[in-house]
Amino acid sequence: MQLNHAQRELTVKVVYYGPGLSGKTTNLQLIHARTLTEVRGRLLTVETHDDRTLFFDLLPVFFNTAAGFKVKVKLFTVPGQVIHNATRRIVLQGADAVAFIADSRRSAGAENNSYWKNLHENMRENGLDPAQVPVVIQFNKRDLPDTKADAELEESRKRGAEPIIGAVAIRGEGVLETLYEVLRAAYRSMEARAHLAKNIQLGEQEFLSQVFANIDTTGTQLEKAYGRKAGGAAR
Ligand SMILES: Nc1nc2c(ncn2[C@@H]2O[C@H](COP(=O)(O)OP(=O)(O)OP(=O)(O)O)[C@@H](O)[C@H]2O)c(=O)[nH]1
Ligand SMILES: [Mg+2]
Repeated sequence: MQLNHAQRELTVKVVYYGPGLSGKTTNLQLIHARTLTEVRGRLLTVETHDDRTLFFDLLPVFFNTAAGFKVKVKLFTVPGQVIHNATRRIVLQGADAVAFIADSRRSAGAENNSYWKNLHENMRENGLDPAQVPVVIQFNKRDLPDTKADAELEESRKRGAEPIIGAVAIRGEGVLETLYEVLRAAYRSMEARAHLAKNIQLGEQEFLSQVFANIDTTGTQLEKAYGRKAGGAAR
């Protein structure tokens, strides 16, 4: 988080982390496609010829608060390939919250665990206290065979402290729900550190609705709260 009172600007950083090919870039592409052009920058991707993230992807989303602060939400992905650990660590610097994108297949369990450890190692290397940086977990690729059953996700939900969201990112399922959870977690973490409600009159509800009013939530669990009325403007 960067809070610049002189320029009345708040910058929020969210990082999508996880093993190679788990679907981090796909999440950002879907968010980009669903966000109104007026409030987003272009999706910056730096990829190899075979579509693997080389450095990071970045999608910025902007809005102005009722109290006149400019808010910039920066969504980053890390490169999942093992060799790019140094880049992962750099991209993770200063993260306000992390979306950990896991592959739901049973065969991916060991890799998920190893990247979960790697996330915590890199947080510590960056001087981030893992207990202070909220993480939400997305179990992606639930369309593929041999994935963890819903009951198993439910078990993990009961055991762990992190929110868990099932997803099929290529179909857009669970992507905005994950974004919602990670932004809410980021807000709460910033609120605890910087008292945004008191200091810049930005409450959690306004933060979330400024973002989601500008995203097409049709067909998602967020539609009821943030969906657009037929033919009408974003609420
Ligand atoms: N079947 C299926 N494939 C998916 C899903 N989400 C993503 N993919 C595919 O998985 C492959 C990898 O997706 P990416 O989003 O590029 O993965 P990544 O995590 O960014 O990978 P790195 O950049 O190498 O770390 C692509 O071919 C996607 O189309 C999903 O929900 N189901
Ligand atoms: Mg990628």
